[in-house]
Order: sequence, then structure tokens, then C-alpha cells
Amino acid sequence: MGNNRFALAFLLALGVLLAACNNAPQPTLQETPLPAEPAPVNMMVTAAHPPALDMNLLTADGVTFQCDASGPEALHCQTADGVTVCFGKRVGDASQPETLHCQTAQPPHRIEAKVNASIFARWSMRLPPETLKLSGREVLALSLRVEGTLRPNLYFVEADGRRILQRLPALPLAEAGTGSTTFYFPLNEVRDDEFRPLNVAALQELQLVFEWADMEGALEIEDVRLLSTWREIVARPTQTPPIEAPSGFLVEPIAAEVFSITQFQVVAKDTLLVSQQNGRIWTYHDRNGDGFYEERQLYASGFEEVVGLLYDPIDGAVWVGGRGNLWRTMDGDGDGVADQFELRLEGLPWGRHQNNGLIWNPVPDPFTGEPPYTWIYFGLGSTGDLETGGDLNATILRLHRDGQGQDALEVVARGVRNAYGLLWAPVPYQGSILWSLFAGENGPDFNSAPDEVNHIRWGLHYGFPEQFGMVDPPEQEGQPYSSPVLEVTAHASANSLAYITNPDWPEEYRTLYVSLFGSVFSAEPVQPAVERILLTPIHGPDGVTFRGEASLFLDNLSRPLPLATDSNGDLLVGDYGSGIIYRVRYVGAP
Ligand SMILES: [Ca+2]
Ligand SMILES: [Ca+2]
Ligand SMILES: [Ca+2]
Repeated sequence: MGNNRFALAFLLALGVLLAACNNAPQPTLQETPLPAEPAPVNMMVTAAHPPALDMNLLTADGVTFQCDASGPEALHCQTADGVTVCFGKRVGDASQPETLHCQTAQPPHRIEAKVNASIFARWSMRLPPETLKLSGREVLALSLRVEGTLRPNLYFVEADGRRILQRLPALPLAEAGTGSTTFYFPLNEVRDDEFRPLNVAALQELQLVFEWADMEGALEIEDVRLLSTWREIVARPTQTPPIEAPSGFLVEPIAAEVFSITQFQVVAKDTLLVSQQNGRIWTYHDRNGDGFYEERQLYASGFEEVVGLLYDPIDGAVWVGGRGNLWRTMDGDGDGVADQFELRLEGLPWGRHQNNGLIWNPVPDPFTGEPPYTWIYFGLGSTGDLETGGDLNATILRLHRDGQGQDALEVVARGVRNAYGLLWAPVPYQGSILWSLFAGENGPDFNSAPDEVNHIRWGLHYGFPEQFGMVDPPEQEGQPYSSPVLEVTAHASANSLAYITNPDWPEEYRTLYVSLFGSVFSAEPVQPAVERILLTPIHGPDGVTFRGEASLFLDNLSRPLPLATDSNGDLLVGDYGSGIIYRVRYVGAP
């Protein structure tokens, strides 16, 4: 299979040369290969083919390979007919020669090496700079096949000699006839030890280096490709932990491989928008309508951290929050990849907590009456465990969709240590709907104050850092602090919220839900879970609010974090620990 592939690659390269003779301006352009799937139909990706740069560096104008090895007793290398062979001696054992056998001129590009901790073998691939006009948003895709114990590191090398290390995860050992492993490196994620980004204009060389350990074996480079977009098929998880739910509810995985998921949102019937803590944002697609999102595309990457994510159904923008910044991004050319980045908020004070949990006002704003999608509400956490930080910290804030800069922020409520998730919920009340803003609340890490779920009302103070849990007596809420809807076990990390109105669900399950990440700081373990909260209206000094009663809804999750509802009104749960998104449906009594 490999030989056929390289034969094809060679023919493609020949085609490029012929095309070049005809003054064709571009090297060969190829789409990311994907298994056959139904034609793409979705609202976020409108272009059938990504434009411009999708370049197979092995078949375009060519990577120049060089093999060498070095160490305390430098290896001596000879190259003939495209094969480099190096000889040397193991330090301390002169009877054991080290060898490096490297075939680069003809495919398959193969290296056989035996090194120890005192020497290294290096395979350099010099890129064709005249064909590389990089925006910095491209993705390097490197397909490798490894035999034996060789475990390379990858370096990006700039023209001035700066080398930036990227560690390759442990490679699976390739059996004869099995496929290769592809590693993806978004160029805007490549940073050196001091967090300085790669200078893509100076990118000159890639190096695969075998170093720091005893290893022996062979490695083949099957493909080196620069992609304008990273699309891939995501496998359905074959073994998932059995998630426990009440009788009649079915829990199914609908998306996978999104480790450290921080937020997600359904943006169309077949499209999910998902963020990871590492700064990647994906669109997941269910191409064949079977309910599982088997294809994903990288929408944006390179953010330091993403903990707030919000799709704008009016103009298709995607808002991205974290580390004190709020970006408004757009895919202007319709290839599914963000290409416009507008920094709307910059330098919000953050520390232990950040700006999280972006949501729109869903109906005429319940506080001030503007149309839906006018205001973005979010939480800005405290900078320390028990220190508020600046005037804007430990608050619920809102920003107008046209707003820019910290002066445009409005403080909705104070005394909320860290509201990771916010939710506008249509709570039935006296025969009508009372749209209510709820927020999760993480209590302090190093005392026994509870976590909370709060009903956020304009101008109220929710206690942090002076008061935690129910005020005493609880009906005196608002004097001067407001009681939560619910006290949650200390250190449970009450984070995200969802509200179910789906008429297919039994009435007692059409209510509020909260995800509990599980303890991080406490000595006593607190189990990760999703809890159901039944709400009872009460009349306090600040008007109608609620008291909640919690019960276990989902158990055996790894680290549940973001919650959402889908277009059917069913509950979706993102599991930070397993990287799986689950859908919970009511299917009736067994
Ligand atoms: Ca599917
Ligand atoms: Ca784009
Ligand atoms: Ca409180």
C-alpha cells in the first residue's frame, strides 16, 4: 500500500513539474483526504473546497532531506545514491558500532537508526521557502510509521537557527502492513520554552531527532503536508464507562476525542461548536444524520486558553473568552476556519479564575428589554481563593454585542466567586414564564464553604468573600447578601447549568440541571455527577426567587463540565475527563 502511495506521489510530483513548465503558478493542491461521507451540508461551512494552501510537501516542489548523527564520538556519514550511512562507536563500548541508515532520495523515505543517550540521529527536512506563503493558521500534518523502539522528537527550525521542540506522543508500534499515525501541529500553537510563537515567515526546516535514550528501529515518513484546514473523522467510542441514569433515560456518546472540553454549543441540527482548554475550537458534524458527530474541523486554535464560547446566530460570529480577553471571530471566506479576529475585551484581571460562560439574552432582555442576542452575559471570577481582585472581579457582567473595551461593561451582580456557567431559563411561574438568570458558583478551595447555584438578579450581592451559603435566616436574603438557590457540597465544583423543557421528558425532569466536576482540592472525595434541581418559588425581599432541591441524575461520569441542550431539547453533557459528549434522552420505562 505504501509503495502504491509513493508511486502516486511521484506521478503527482511529475505532474507538478509539467504544470510548472506550463507556467502554472501553484504547486499541487490537495484536499485533506477523508473517508467517504455524504456531501457536506451545514450552516457554518459554505465552501465546498478549502482554498489555497493544502500542500503535500513530499510531492510539491520538494523537501530536501538530510540525515546526520552526532555525539561525543561523532558518527561518520557517507551518502551515495541517495542513501546515507553513518558509522560510529558507542561511548564506553568500542566493540558496538552505532549505525544510521537513511534512505531519502527515493520513497519510501526511511531511516534505520540505533542510538543511545550519548548520541543522536537527526533527519532534517528543508522546506521549499519559495512555495510557502503562510498565514500562520496552517496545520502541519506528519504521517509516520515506526518499527522498533525509535521515538522521535520534532523540531521546527527557523532561518536564524532557533529550534522549537514539539514532543510526539508515544507512537503505536506499526505491524507489517498496518497504517501510519498522523500528527497534527497547528502552526499557531508552536511556541518555544518562553512561550514565544513560531515565526512562520522564517520557518525553514523540520527535524525528526532521536535523542536522549537508547532506541533502535526504523521510521518511514509517509506524508508531510501543510493544510489550510484540519478535518478528520472521529471514531465512535467503542468502550465507554456505563453512565448511570434514572430508569427510562438513555445516555449515548455523540462526539469524542475532545479531551479537556471546556464549552460547547449546538449551532445547527448537525453541527456542534466545541472548545478545549488548550485553545482549540472545533466544529463537529453529523454528516449522515445518525446522531453521532463523526467529522470535525478545526475552526480556530492558538488561544492561550478557552473557557467561554458563544455562537452568534445573527451573523455567524464565534465569541471566544479566556485569560482576560474576549474575541469576536468570523469565518469570512466560508472555508470553516476563522480568519477575522476582533479583540473586544482585553486585560480583564484574572488569576485563579477567568472570564467564563458566555451566553446571550434569549428573549427581550428580562432586565432591560432589548431584542434577543443583544447582550452577552458572563462571569468574571475572583483572582484569588479568597481575594476578589479588581472592581470587575467576582461579578456577573454583560457586554452589548457592539460593545468594546472594559468601559462598555455593565456589572449585573457582585459577590460571585467564580460563575463558570450561566443560563437564562424559562421557569414556569403562576401560569406564565419567568425568565431567570442562574449561575453556578465555586466555593473557596481551602475552607468548607459550600458551592452554590444562584439566581442572579440585577444589583444584588451574593456574598463572596464575606459570606457563603444561605444567609441567616435564609428568608432575609438580600439583607445585605442574597442566599443561593441551592447549597452544593463543598468542593464539588458546581459549574455548568442546563434547563430542560422537552415535553418528551417526564414533568418532574423538566427543570434545572447542574454539572459537578468533582473535588480537586478537598481531602474527602466528592464524586463527579450531574444533579437535577427541583425549583420552588419563594417571595423574598427582592422579589420572586427560588429554592432548589438536588438529586443525583447522572453518575459514573469522569469529569462532567459543560452542559447544553440540543435541537430536540435533550440534555448534552461534555466530559472533560473522557473527552466524550453524551446525549441524554427519555425513551420511556423499560
Ligand atoms: Ca453521524
Ligand atoms: Ca475562513
Ligand atoms: Ca453566595
